[in-house]
Formats: sequence, structure tokens, C-alpha cells
Amino acid sequence: MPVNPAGEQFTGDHDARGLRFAIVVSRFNRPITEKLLDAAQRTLADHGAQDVDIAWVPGAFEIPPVARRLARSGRYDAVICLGCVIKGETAHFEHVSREAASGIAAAASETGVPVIYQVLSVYDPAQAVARVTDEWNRGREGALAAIEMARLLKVLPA
Ligand code: INI
Repeated sequence: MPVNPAGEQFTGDHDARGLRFAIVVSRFNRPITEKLLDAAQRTLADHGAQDVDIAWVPGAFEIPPVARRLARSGRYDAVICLGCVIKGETAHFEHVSREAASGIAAAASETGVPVIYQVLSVYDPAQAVARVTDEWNRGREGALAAIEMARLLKVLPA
């Protein structure tokens, strides 16, 4: 027996028709990020999205300010962030991935617009390659999350 039988359940679906999306994608590790982008674009289109803008940035560290600006613009129902940080010989990887993650989370909470985090943080190139295959592509997951969140916000109380 539910505690509150009269309570509502709010869910988003994956109907992207009429929704507007922006994708922020970084050029660093471009062979990987291009595959994330390709899968995200294809997934959005497969679900009916026709309005998708793309902003390229140099590396994952530069994603948050651009994502925040796009989210604030009022033009998009969701912003999708795509990048790939691969561990090297120094601590650089940790700083870049931490700032990307926390900056993207802050962009979402500051603006109220879904800002989706699909910045791979991996220990070697093989882990990155494994996450952009036809069977499992994080770009696809990011697009689905963006659609679901955008749709959920349409049904939540104002
Ligand atoms: N940027 C990435 O997107 N991925 C990485 O793996 C990476 N590494 O390892 O250095 C990386 N560095 C660049 C960084 O994002 C900034 O572009 C640069 O520091 C300039 O601010």
C-alpha cells in the first residue's frame, strides 16, 4: 500500500519533438569525442529533435562556462556536454576531470536547465574506445538523459 496513494508520479519520456538542444563538445581526444557527438546527434534525431546546436571547445576544462552560457540563454531545453579525459603521467587529468564535472553540475543547478554530463574520465585509451562503440556509446546515453530530463521538466509543477 503506497504511503500517499493520491500522490503524483512525474516521469519524462523520450519524445524529443519540438525540443531544443545544445551540445558542447571538446576537441581534445577528438577521435573519441567525434564518436560521442555522432551518437548523440543520431539519437536526438531518431527521437524527433530537429533543433540541435553545437559548440566546440578546446578541452574538457573549457566545457563548463560554455555550457552555463548556453543554458542561461533560455534557448535550450537541455545542454549536453561531451568530452574525453584520459589519464596521463601527471595529475593534470584529475584537475581537468574534476573541474569539468563540478562545473557542469554547477551550470545545471545555477540555471535550472538540465546540463548533461558525458565527459569520459578514463585510465587508458582502450577504456575510452570501449565507451563509443555501436553497442555502447555514452553519447547516446547523454542524448537520452537530455530528452528525458527536458520532458520531465515540462510536467513538473512550475
Ligand atoms: N583535455 C581533455 O579534454 N582531455 C584530456 O585528456 C586532457 N589532458 O589529459 O590533458 C585535456 N587537457 C586540456 C584541458 O582540458 C584544457 O583544454 C587546457 O588545460 C587549457 O585550459
